[in-house]
Amino acid sequence: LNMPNGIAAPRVVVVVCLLKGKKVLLGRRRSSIGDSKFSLPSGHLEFGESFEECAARELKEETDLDIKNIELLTVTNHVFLEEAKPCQYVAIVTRAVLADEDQEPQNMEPNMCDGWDWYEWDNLPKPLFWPLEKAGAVPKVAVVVSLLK
Ligand code: GPP
Repeated sequence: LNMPNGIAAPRVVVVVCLLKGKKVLLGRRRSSIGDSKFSLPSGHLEFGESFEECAARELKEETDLDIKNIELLTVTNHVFLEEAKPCQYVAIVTRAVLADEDQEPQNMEPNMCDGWDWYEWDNLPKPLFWPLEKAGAVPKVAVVVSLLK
């Protein structure tokens, strides 16, 4: 993925707003980018995957949850110029709900996340990972949540 000038090509991540009533699943990141910030589950799109397949796979890998009704919300673009290795992510933001309402998230990758929990829509934890704050994903999810009420 290295381009001639040594800058990595933009990468595609699929982000999942997993909704449970008026709550959304967030975890505190353990990563060089956005360390200790709260964010939605996300992961890199693998070769041959649909966005929905990627969303379901990432949720399973990171939380052991099974999801359904996966729908595209929006697409956002994030350029990280201040990082040691400048990078760019195109985020495919999806929404989904639990396949089984009684399932609780497990922290399957504790080196990448401090743990997953449900947060009330109007009382989100701080600090949020800035792409989530900035990208407009939050207001869009709010709209979707209100539509589901
Ligand atoms: C990093 O994904 C995700 C982003 C930079 C964009 C997130 C966008 C939102 C609207 C929340 P990652 O943590 O899955 O990838 P990496 O392992 O490369 O940090």
